[in-house]
Amino acid sequence: MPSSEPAGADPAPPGAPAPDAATVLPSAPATDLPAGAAMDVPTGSTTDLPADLGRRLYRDMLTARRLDGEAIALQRQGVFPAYVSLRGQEAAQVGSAAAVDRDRDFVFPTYREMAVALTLGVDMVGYMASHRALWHGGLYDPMASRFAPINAVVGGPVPHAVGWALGERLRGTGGCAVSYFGDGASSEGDVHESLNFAGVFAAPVVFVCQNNQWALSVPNERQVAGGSVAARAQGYGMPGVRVDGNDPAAVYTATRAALDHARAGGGPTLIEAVTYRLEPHSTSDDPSRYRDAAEERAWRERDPLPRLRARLEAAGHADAAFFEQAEADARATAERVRDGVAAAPEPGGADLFTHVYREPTRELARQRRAWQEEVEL
Ligand SMILES: Cc1ncc(C[n+]2csc(CCOP(=O)(O)OP(=O)(O)O)c2C)c(N)n1
Repeated sequence: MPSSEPAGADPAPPGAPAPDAATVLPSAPATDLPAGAAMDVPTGSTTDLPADLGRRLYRDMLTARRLDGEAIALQRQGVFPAYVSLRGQEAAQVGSAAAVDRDRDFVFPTYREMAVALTLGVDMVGYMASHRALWHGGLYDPMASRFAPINAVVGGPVPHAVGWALGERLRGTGGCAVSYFGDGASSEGDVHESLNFAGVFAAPVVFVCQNNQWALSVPNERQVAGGSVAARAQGYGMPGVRVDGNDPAAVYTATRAALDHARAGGGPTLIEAVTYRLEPHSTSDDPSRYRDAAEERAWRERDPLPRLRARLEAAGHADAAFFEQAEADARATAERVRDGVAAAPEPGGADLFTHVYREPTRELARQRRAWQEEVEL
């Protein structure tokens, strides 16, 4: 089975099987997930992780955390009209994105996958331009970065991922789509249709559902029947894998194995990464109206960042100097992106009409003329 090489990680020898969680990271505290939350990929054991992969996961998670903080501050200062935080979901995002083959695969995000973008090397000033409402879908090159435009339609990018994946299979590139969505999106018709279609036609897609327990104000138990999101996979004829989404090793392992499976012609996999949205749904939301502070506190105890730090320290894979440098670098990156996006030039208003169709329709041309007359008044 061919194995994809994660960008920047220790290269795996050709034909080597994907590592399992037990060989990726040392052990995590036993209290990481709520009692009864059975996982299909075990949370790490005492065996060592390839040290540079663990350190890279930590650096990306920390940078995403610091950048997220800067983005919330920019919203408070009126630079961003709104922002959607990923705090708490760094392990699910960085762990899955680290398994992506950036030469062949393509990622289809929602609006919350900032840490995926960061891990894939997307230009983060360009990414953040969408939150400043400067550019629809982000001012970065999706083709170069293999990261599709940000999509705020819940469930909307999932059919795109399936279509792209089938196209790649026809072209014989070995490329796989990685499709991100939330527990709320998993109830959308588009997502059911996509999963079914992918299952019937064995599309090379890895579906990554970040189950962060809440779809805005709707809790998991009002959203997901049948035990779990992963349990639905059986009905679509594909493997469903439930992983501790606050354990980057488990998420990395599951994603890597699913990509290898799809690349070898085995079809799609549905991964459910069980995690938690620690912040409000967006900067416009007040979660105290619908969820308990005690629940938030319990999940803060399972914060993926200190947890990974403890594991790296216990394994002797990172020392105080590493963590100090990682913090300084993360802050420097976050500040550079903050300053870059705050200073980014406003695009011309006519850009509103530029990218709607390759050949503008007569109606669009009429609208553009009407807009022009109005702004020139
Ligand atoms: C098709 C559609 N319906 C409704 C909305 C409004 N909406 C925005 S986010 C959201 C909740 C989505 O929850 P989930 O899929 O779990 O993702 P999360 O926000 O938790 O990452 C809703 C209903 C939307 N953007 N698109």
